[in-house]
Amino acid sequence: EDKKRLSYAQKLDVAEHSVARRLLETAIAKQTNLIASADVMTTAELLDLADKVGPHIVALKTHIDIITDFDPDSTILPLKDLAAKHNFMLMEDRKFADIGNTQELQFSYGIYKISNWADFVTSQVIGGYDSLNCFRNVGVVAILGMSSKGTLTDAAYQAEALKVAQSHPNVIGGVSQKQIPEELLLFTPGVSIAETGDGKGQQYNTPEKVFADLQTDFIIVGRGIYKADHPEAAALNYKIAGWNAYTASL
Ligand code: 5FU
Repeated sequence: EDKKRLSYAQKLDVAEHSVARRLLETAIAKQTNLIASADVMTTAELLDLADKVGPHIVALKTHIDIITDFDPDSTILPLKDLAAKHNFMLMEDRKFADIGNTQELQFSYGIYKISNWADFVTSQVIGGYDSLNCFRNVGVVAILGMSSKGTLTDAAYQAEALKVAQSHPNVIGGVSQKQIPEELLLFTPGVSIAETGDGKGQQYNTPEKVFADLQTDFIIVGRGIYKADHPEAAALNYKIAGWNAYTASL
């Protein structure tokens, strides 16, 4: 029998970070644990996807450096409007992996100015505890383990990465394919209902499996939604599958 997990309401009772609290509040209000990954190449596709899937997601995950026609006014301003309209948060999957000073520059400068708009970001913790200090105005989701075949994030690495994540006040959770302590929110990519891999190293699990086995908090779905014939219907499908899998794990 599967071990019981804390509900979102129970996690909200103890969560301190404002970003963690808003994620949990949004999950409860919209009855969704789905994060759609918008790995599209144009602003028009990004905004179209955000408007379609917005009602069904707790957050939209971006790789903003994939957008070929990025412009702060025409990409970010309407994206923020859509986030407000549909009540979802913005997660930039930047996977910072450098010294603190460089990460600080990458976070706030260059053309993307991530600190101006992202609610939370992903970061490797390979640069050590102090490298995460620059993210004080957002939440950090620490990369503990990756979903791809042959990843170097072995058990020893993950144990050390987890220590950094657990001790740093800017960290709200982790990306992992393993269960992590319940005081951190768990974000799990590599989720698909239909596929087991992509031929490029990605490995997929079903929503049922990641809730039953990992007690994850949020599922991250990219191609299963944005490549679907009807992204809105696909998002609704994943929303329902994720929510049912969550309630079954309680
Ligand atoms: F940290 C990770 C990881 O371990 N696996 C991932 O797949 C992040 N990802 C991201 O989730 C990846 O960069 C994509 O943006 C997304 C998964 O997309 P897919 O199309 O559902 O495979």
